Amino acid sequence: MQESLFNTAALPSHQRYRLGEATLDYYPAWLDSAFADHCYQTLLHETPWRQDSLRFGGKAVAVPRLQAWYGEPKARYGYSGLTLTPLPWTPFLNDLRQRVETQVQAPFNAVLLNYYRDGKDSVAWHADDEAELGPAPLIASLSLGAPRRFELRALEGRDKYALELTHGSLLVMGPPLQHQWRHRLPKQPEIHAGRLNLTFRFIHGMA
Ligand SMILES: O=C(O)CCC(=O)C(=O)O
Ligand SMILES: [Mn+2]
Repeated sequence: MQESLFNTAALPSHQRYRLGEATLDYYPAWLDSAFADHCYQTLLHETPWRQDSLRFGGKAVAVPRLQAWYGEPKARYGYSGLTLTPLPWTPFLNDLRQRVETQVQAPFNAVLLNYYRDGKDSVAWHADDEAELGPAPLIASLSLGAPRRFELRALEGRDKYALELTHGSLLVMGPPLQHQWRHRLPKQPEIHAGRLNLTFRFIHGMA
């Protein structure tokens, strides 16, 4: 019997999901694992991570993750009462941005970095639908480090999906996903390793 030269057990290079009118494109091994390791280590160590707090009824509550915001000087971004002023692109982040732009065939002028220190860190249900993202946000999300569960739920009806975002994967959320669905990264207390996530965005109306 002739052995196949190809590893048929390899991950598919691309999966496309239709969520109502929106398209979700998932590239499980978008970066090879050695380069993804290098990205994780570099970004973990070179990023000036901030611990932000949100105010709930006069009480400051620490966001359950660390963050950093990079982009063009005017790409200011606000959510839940926080305004983030961008740090200038580093050569490393700019290179990643160019790779993402080539893959997605769309421009990005800012990136939000999230550092989930372990499975107790999370992001609650939300949509990336702030006015500065324009009427049809396109968001490209690069994951590095520990695989984590990513959940989506429809605003109307009961549809719910979950996806495991692996090390080096790219998830592209096309419009109108942000206006018809919510997403979150739930806590997974059994996970003791860290994860980084980079969401590349295009901020409109920069005066
Ligand atoms: O960490 C993730 O995969 C999602 C992050 C996210 O939804 C956000 O930063 O808006
Ligand atoms: Mn989001």
